[in-house]
Amino acid sequence: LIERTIDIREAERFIRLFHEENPSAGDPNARLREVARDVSRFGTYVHTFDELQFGARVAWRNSNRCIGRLYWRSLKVRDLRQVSGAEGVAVECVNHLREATNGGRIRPTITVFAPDAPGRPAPRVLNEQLIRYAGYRGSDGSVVGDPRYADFTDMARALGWRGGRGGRFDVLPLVVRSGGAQGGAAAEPLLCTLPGDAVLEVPLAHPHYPWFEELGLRWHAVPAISDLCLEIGGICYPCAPFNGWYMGAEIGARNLADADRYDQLPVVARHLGLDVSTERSLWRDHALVELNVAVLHSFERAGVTMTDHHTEAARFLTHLAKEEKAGRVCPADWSWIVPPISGGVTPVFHRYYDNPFLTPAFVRHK
Ligand code: HEM
Ligand code: NRG
Repeated sequence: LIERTIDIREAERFIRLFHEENPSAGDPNARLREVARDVSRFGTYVHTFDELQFGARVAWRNSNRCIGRLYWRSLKVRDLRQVSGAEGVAVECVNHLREATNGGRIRPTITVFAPDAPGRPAPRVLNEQLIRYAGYRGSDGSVVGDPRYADFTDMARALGWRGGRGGRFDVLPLVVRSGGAQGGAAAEPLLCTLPGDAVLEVPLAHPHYPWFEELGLRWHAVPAISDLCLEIGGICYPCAPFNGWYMGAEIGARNLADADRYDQLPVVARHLGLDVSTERSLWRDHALVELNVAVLHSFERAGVTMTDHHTEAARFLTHLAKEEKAGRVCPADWSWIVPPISGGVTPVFHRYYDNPFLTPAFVRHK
């Protein structure tokens, strides 16, 4: 939420970068003068579509936690800056999911809604991702569903959400807070149930163990992060959900495996008949591998785009080499880039990375 005028130096730096990397856009000086004039008159300026598209792609290129950056140039940018109402945001998030899901052939996509303007904050999606599963708290402190979203589920219910059936994989509603004039009465956030045809899901099965299907596990096809601000040239777009596709380990080694998420390793190990009485049997490791085999197998079988951590680690090093050749530093955070399974057998483990903060960027707001 900005009250003051945007930082003109950030704006100038971005316009210079845009013209440097896009020589066909011509001489930057005319545009620099225009931007300086608008910022001094209105406290802000408006990106052209080409600037917005470039800014969003470079924000992905600069995402130091992302191993999937080789294809940063292919990001599809949906320009919905004219949409500033909560209903419009909800409708276009649903359209985003339909276009990005594409029947399983997932398309990396970002939808950019109205930016913050001086004295006029933009709407925001309060969900961490467009698609997430509810976590229902029991009286004994246990949670049915995804414990990570127990607080969010409580909030949605307090706002009047009655859609949840108390299941382990109930898709949460979108919660959109409208922007509106600053100091005005804060309206209740808007709740919007995602229509079933906008949420592709994959039931999990194992290629060799028929019992695996009976565990009733599933996951959604599209990871669409909706709680990061897209910052370009001093302008903050707080509502700019984006998606790529999953790397299997995000689901198999974290979402379904973490003890504070779905905690499935003990369940899988028991079905595998492993000795869980001692850590030295490596039952956790064995169960983890079979769970990850099931995730990759099931997405493949369902025709839904997914990558594995070996392929993606190799691609990331290709990306690093290309960036270096282009004369750029590629910021990377080792602790996020190294996959949560078999780290040391992927090539990204065996080196260190530069990690400066570069803009445009995706930043988490308070
Ligand atoms: C993080 C893979 C596309 C931006 C990550 C992570 C993985 C990943 C594995 C780490 C997640 C975690 O440990 O929780 C991929 C793959 C993609 C893809 C396979 C396929 C195309 C994208 C796109 C964008 C993006 C399209 C933005 C336009 C980010 C950001 C993070 C991230 C900002 C850090 C998220 C956070 O701080 O929570 N990505 N990504 N990625 N990715 Fe990507
Ligand atoms: N680990 C999270 C998703 C984080 C981003 N991962 C991607 N992003 N693949 C999860 O839901 O498991 N992406 O834009 O494709």
